[in-house]
Amino acid sequence: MDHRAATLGLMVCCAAPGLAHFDDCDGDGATDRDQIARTPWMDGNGDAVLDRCEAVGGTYCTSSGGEASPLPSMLVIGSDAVEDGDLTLIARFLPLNSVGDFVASRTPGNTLPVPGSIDRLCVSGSIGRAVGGVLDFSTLGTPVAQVDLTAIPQPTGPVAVQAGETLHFQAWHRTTLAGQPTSDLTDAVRVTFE
Ligand SMILES: [Ca+2]
Ligand SMILES: [Ca+2]
Repeated sequence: MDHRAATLGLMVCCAAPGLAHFDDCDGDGATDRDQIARTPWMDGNGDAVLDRCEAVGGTYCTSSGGEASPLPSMLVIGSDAVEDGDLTLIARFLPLNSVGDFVASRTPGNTLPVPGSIDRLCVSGSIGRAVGGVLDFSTLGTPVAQVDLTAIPQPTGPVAVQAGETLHFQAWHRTTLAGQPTSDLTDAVRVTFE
């Protein structure tokens, strides 16, 4: 289901002309516009809709911790319908000017400790790197990756997502712990495609 379309549909349905800024897609009593103005990371893809209202899939394998607060995390937004070709990965609370990428696998995992990292690896099996390409960490520590559903990186080469299959996504990035270079991982999101 396209949750973003559903959200926008609600906005079109119920907002009077000129009152679009009263939209409150998460129902917390604060307008989306005000929330995004106060905390820009809540709209990592910059479409003026709170990312949490556009989310698809489900979070699993929560972060085990580290020095960062809040803990690095990720969201998947857009549509879980393969035919829509609309899937974006957003990581949050990552160090500015770091490097990293999103990984994807059909197989979930739960590995801790991970050599060279301070957190849990939530994927296993055939793991594709650089899903959505090289990440830009220069803004807000919220790198955004547009996913090409016809070419998900896998060790044996890119594969197309098929309706009915589930993919597991996680973000990896370099960081420091007690002044020493290491790497960290966010929580993970699984998406079952229609
Ligand atoms: Ca709100
Ligand atoms: Ca957004």
